Amino acid sequence: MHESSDEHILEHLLADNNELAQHNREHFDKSGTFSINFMSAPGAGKTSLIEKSLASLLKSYRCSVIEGDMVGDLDATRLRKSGADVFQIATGRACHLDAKMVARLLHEDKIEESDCLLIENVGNLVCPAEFPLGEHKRIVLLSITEGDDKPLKYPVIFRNCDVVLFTKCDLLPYVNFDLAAAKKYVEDLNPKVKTFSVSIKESGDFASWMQWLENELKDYKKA
Ligand SMILES: Nc1nc2c(ncn2[C@@H]2O[C@H](COP(=O)(O)OP(=O)(O)O)[C@@H](O)[C@H]2O)c(=O)[nH]1
Ligand SMILES: [Mg+2]
Repeated sequence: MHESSDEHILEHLLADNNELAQHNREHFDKSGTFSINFMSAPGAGKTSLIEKSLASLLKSYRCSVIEGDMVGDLDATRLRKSGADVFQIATGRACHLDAKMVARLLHEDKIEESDCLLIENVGNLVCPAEFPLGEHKRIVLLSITEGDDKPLKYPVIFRNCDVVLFTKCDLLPYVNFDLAAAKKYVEDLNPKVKTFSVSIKESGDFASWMQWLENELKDYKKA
């Protein structure tokens, strides 16, 4: 009885979030802002990846960032140095961003004027999966230091994403991580997913990730 009423509340919460996410998406499409939700466990490398991606994107596109963290503005301060317009959301006790938090920023001029909005979600492999924000693409980062079994343990987030980035691949020689197995676990859950093995250092295939991102952005702006 107790459990079913909890489930009922959760269903309502998720339905309300989905409705607002749809509204956010319509707003992004009106202003032509391609939006991307980056999700991962804490420390998998979201801020580092966004920083490196911005260095390339900002040469051709106007970019803004929404930075979600429970407290503080360390990552936002770091990313402002890239030259992008960065907006901080402090979620307090919430372990994920939701569509309502993002909706409050929709009318910011710098976001409406952006070609690309990069959203860094709160570090967590569970809750962000259930709360779409209105984004066009969902990217999950799995750092190789977390273990290759994580897609098996947290299937929801890996099932509902467009891209999985295996990060910190410069550390592959030192870590027991079976890249082929991890890729197979992800593809079994999500046959349409794209995967890239990246690093912010020299090794890894960062160029293929950037190519994918720029192609998607170009196609979106053309449509
Ligand atoms: N060796 C290595 N370290 C990385 C890489 N990417 C991020 N890191 C480090 O991992 C830590 C967490 O990165 P951060 O971007 O803050 O992760 P976030 O919490 O997901 O935003 C930092 O010490 C980064 O320098 C990488 O490609 N290789
Ligand atoms: Mg971060």
